Order: sequence, then structure tokens, then C-alpha cells
Amino acid sequence: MSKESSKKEEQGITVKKSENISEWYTQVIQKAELLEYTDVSGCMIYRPRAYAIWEKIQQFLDGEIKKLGVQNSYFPIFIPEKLLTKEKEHVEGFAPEVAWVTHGGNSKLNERLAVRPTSETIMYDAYAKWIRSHRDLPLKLNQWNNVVRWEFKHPTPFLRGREFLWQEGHTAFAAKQEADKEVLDILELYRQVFEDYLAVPVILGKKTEEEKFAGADYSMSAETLTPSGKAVQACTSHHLGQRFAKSFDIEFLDEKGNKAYPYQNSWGISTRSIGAMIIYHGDDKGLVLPPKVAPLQVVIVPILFDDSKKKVLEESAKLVKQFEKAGISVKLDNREGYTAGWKFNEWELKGVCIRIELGPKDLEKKQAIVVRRDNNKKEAVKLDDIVKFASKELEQMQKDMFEKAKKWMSENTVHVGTVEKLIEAVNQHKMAVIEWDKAKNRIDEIKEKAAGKCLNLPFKEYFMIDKEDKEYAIFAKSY
Ligand code: 86X
Repeated sequence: MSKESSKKEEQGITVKKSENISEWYTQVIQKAELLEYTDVSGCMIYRPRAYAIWEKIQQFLDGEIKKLGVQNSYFPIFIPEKLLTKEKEHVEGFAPEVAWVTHGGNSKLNERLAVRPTSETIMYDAYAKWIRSHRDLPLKLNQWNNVVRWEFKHPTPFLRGREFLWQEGHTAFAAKQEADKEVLDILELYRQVFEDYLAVPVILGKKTEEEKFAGADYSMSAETLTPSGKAVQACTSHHLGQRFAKSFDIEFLDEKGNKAYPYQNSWGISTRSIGAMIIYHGDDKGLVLPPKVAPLQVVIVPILFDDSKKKVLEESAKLVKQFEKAGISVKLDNREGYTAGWKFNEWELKGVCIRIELGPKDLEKKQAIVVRRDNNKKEAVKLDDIVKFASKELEQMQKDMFEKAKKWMSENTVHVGTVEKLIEAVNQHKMAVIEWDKAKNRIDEIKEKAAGKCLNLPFKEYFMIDKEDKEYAIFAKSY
């Protein structure tokens, strides 16, 4: 049996995105070799294709936060119970999700240790030692790490799991204004991650009092409605005020020699963002990745016949060199034992942005066929122009994918005048925009009748409908 036929039945996605999006999603994630299940529910293996996407996000964001003066660091994964519960309010709601280490080998520990669900407590315990004078401020540390939250809801790859990857930034300032400004600076960087890298449109806004982080004075978020009809929040930027400073005794002497508490922020973006991107852009053939986060941007598939094989492979190898020189990631698929058609399907499944087909007939005409993954656009391009052409197409593809996603989201966002209409819209898996005054006392009813929640109160620029001074709220079902 050829390699091809033995693999055939596993190759494609067997369900349409429009027919069963959750089954489609599960298949894409496994068949595109992104994540693998393990025996621990909610804990998944990030295979190289998934991790590479995360690395693209990291590269961008890490560079940007360093420009803001943030430094990377690492704190222990184990947090003593006494520390975790020091700021009462913030732990209360989360307590059922904490995973505990109780034993080392056979001996019981004197104090059980939490596996970090987030690092505020362990970091601020250290901040209390490090912050003494106004000269020690601002202090801006970040961690790229993993966190564990022992959820009992059904896990969804990337979107809901018990262990995930993120960055958590924790900063302390002498003045509230500086902290307030940073909350927005970070939110803008997160917007760029979503819109400019993942090609996912987001709505920035403030969390309501009910939805904000309990340890925060206020929380900002970026929200998106995915084509499954459920919204995703994959990042938040909080202003913690002086609450943690007070419970962790973080005090400093200000310029006049008076004792003061610093103002703190914390902010994070997680691998959830990748899940939102996959649901948005994938299609019935599999993954579609925006060029800026695609681990592989171009694949060259030579069409091989015995008599012309050598020449075609030589020319393909030349193209590879040119792409590499231009900084475009490229692979030559010269595997034997698979037909060209089978390879096309495979690279489509894995979301490679551009496929180049090169056969002997093309070679005679000094051209190759270039196919774009997102819209299937096919064009014969002269070999001399191919790298330039492909690089333009990659840029265009990045833009087109975002515009398409943005259009989809706006078409699925409805403005409603009453809570009744809102419940109807959310039940139709839409995002509903309503005057906050009309909805704020009926949150429980909305939750009950539509299984929806308030995502955030969007910034003015999103829904300046008629009355500038009105505050709006967006509602949807959510992951
Ligand atoms: C909230 C707050 C904050 C830094 C972020 O949203 C961004 C990055 N942290 C995280 N949060 C918790 O504080 C929390 C605490 C415990 Cl004990 C828990 F089990 C789960 C939690 N989940 C979220």
C-alpha cells in the first residue's frame, strides 16, 4: 500500500464548518497538527505548528513591552496558601479552581502549595521587599509562563483548558495617572496582536463592575464574536489601584519623604487568542492562517515526471533560495510517493498561505502557478517575478483576512432598543449592542434567557450611534 492510500481516510476535514462548527474545530485542531489530547482532560500538547504561532505573538509583544520599559522575569509556580489568600476579595470567587500540591513523595507538606493560577500574590510579596523609595518606581515586570485553573466545564482546545500559556505583566507606579495610561497602552498593543497579527477584529472597552477582576479598581478588555456565535475575551488590562499594595504592605517613601502606596496594574494575553483566530479564518479545507503568524508562508510543490524531474527540482531549489533571501518562510515538498494533489490538500489543511505549483510545462514558459489559501486565487506568474509577487500577495492576504473578519463581525452585531430584542439577538448567536442604562438592572434575566453576558462597555469610537454621551454595552454568548 502506498503511503498515500494508507493515510487517505485521515487526511481531510469530514464535516463542514457551517454544519457543525464545534466538530469542525476539533478536527481542524488535530488534523492540522496543532494540539494533541492527553489523558488529563483540559491539558493539551502544543505541537510545533501551534507553538510557532504563539512564538510569533510573543516576538511582537515582547519587543513592544520592552519598549515600554517592561522586563521579563520568572517567579515560582508554587504559591504557599498563606500568600494566595492574603488579598481575600480576589481569591474568593476563584477558590474552587485552584490546584494544590499537598505531598512531596509520601510526606505531607506542612503548608499546601497552590499551582499558580496567576502570579499577583507571589510577585507582590516580593515587590514589598523591592519597593522602598520612589526611586524604585516604576517597577515593570512580565512573565511568559503557564498557569493552571482547575475548571470543571467542558474543555475546548485553546479556548478553555486547565493549563494554558500566557504573559502576565505586573507594574507599580508612584502616580495613578501613569498607571492609568499604561492600562490603555497595553490594551492598544493587544489590539494590534488581534487585528494586525491574528486578523481578528476586537472591541475594546471597560468591564462592568460585575465582570471586572475582583482584585481590580477597573478592568479593560478586548472582545470578539467568533463565527461559532460565541464571544472570546483573550486579554485584559487591569488597574489594581492600591488594593494589593495595602494587603501586601508595598510601601515607599515619596519625594517629600512621606509614606505612600504605589498604584498597580496587571495585564495578560493568553493562547486563547489562537483559538479565536482559528475559528474565524479556517474553512472546509482546514486551517487558514494570516501570513504574519503563519509558521510556513510558502510551499513549493513540484510536479514530477521521470524525464523532467531533475530540471523541475533544480528550479524549485532556486526559488527556495530566493524566498529565504527575502525573509519569507518556505518549504519545498519534494517527497516521493505522494501525488501533487494529495500534497495540495495537506498544505491547505495546515494553512500554508501560498502554494506554488511548478511542472515541466510551466518551466517551458518560465512560469509557475501561484495559489492563495484564503481565496483560492490562482495565477500564472513569471519565475523572475515570483518572490515579489508572493510577498505582495502575503501582504494583501493579511489585509483581506482582517477586512473579511471585520465585515463578518459587524454583520453579526445588532443594535437593539430593548432587553427583549437583546435576548432574541443573543439567542440567534449575534452580538447585541444596547444602551447600558436599559440593560444594567436586567443582567440576571439576560443570563437566564439567553445564556449571554455583558462583554464590555465599548469605548466611544466603536458605537457612536446618535447621542455622544450615552454609554453602550455589548452582550453575547461566550466561551
Ligand atoms: C484573575 C487577573 C490578572 C494577571 C489578569 O487577568 C491578567 C494577568 N492577572 C487574573 N484571576 C485570578 O486572580 C485568579 C485567582 C485564582 Cl486564586 C484562581 F484560582 C483563578 C484566577 N483566575 C483569574
